[in-house]
Amino acid sequence: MNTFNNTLTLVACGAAFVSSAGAATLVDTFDSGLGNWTTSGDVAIHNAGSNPAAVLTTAHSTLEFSPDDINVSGADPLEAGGDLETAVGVTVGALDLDAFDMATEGSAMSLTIVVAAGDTLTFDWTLATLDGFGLDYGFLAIDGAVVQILSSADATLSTGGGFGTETAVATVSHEFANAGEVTISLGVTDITDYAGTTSLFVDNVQVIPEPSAAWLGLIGFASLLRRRRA
Ligand SMILES: [Ca+2]
Ligand SMILES: [Ca+2]
Ligand SMILES: [Ca+2]
Repeated sequence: MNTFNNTLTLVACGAAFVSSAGAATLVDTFDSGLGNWTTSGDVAIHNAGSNPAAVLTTAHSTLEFSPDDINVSGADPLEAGGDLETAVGVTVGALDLDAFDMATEGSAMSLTIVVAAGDTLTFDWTLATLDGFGLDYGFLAIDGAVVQILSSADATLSTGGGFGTETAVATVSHEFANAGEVTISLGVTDITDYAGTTSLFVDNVQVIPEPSAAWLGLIGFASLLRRRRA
């Protein structure tokens, strides 16, 4: 699993934008572990190559059979239908796809931060899966609502690693409409069955401030200069 190395160029471009618009208030590359994240279930640092990332799996520590037996932390995933939903602050049943394809067990990590209106959360994620029955998925939940998912249906790339086939790395962007304290949860859940381990990889979590009024003023001043020269 070296997929995150492919995003380094993209991140470097993003960093250039951040430095011109104001320093990001949160940057977590997981190079120093899981930091202040609260973990629920099987969560660890995955250190393939030279780029650590957070990894969350649906693998029970003792009840999975090879090749699904890839628990990374020794802690068991939480049961859905109660414990998992409570851990990420959503209502019980909110992680089910439908009445037949229900969440069974999963893992998550959560972080509470203070944001300003217009701040943007960004991060990179990819999902790898050994699942063959029911579409497991990774999710982003904010303050009790699932706002985005990454489905194992998109895990079509062959990696040759023990985590199975994987999705392309995607960068998620979410703008906060309101200022205040928010809880971000990233998780992964088995759907329909408990077998076929699915793993979510997360890296480069940032909160990028809205461009300040002073910065917008500079942009306006520059455009005024351009108009005068024209
Ligand atoms: Ca990293
Ligand atoms: Ca499944
Ligand atoms: Ca499982």
